[in-house]
Amino acid sequence: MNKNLVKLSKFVSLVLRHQPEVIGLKLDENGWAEVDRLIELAKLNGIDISKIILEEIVETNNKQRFSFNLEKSKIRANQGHSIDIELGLTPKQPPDRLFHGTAVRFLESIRQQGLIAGNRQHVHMSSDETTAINVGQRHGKPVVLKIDTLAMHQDGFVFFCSENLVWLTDFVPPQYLEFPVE
Ligand code: HQG
Repeated sequence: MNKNLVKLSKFVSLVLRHQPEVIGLKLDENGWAEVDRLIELAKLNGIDISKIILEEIVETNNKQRFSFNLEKSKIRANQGHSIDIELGLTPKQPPDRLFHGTAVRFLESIRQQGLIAGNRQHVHMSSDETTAINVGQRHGKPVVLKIDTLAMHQDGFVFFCSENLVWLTDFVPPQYLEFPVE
């Protein structure tokens, strides 16, 4: 993705996941925005984005962060929201193990509290360790925690898998976490 596209993709992420109000955009309860309205409001705020660029962002985004509806008249983020929206995902049985990448500096607190969603709507997990390392290093020295999702599932915790294959749950208590040996 070229630099300008990355910048525009970050802008789309901001308005579809966190602060639609910065350009006066309204999302429906499932997180969808009207494509034409998004383009119009972006323009009014000095951001030049077209339908073709949005299509390129949806198609080429390295993490498949966004989707169109069938008619391509609406767009939404697949996950990662800090605002309260209902993605309408169906609970799904997770693989027996999932991974969460974090930074070493958070470990002490995670040992005490477990994994919490913080500003986001869910705790995010991946099915492979490489993705988890990449996620963790956004915050500092990365460390990967293994999660006993089989036990969590058996104990009644609910999991979802987003359109772009990120696993989501509300909370992971510490007893289901395996910490690396120091
Ligand atoms: C940590 C990106 C202290 C948690 C990524 C993480 C992902 C705690 C940080 C997606 C804690 C929150 C999500 C506790 C959790 N005490 N720290 N009890 N519980 N934490 O960014 O999982 O590029 O909100 O370990 O690729 O890092 O946005 O979550 O380090 O998929 O598409 O608190 O965001 O995707 O950080 O990342 P974040 P995350 P996008």
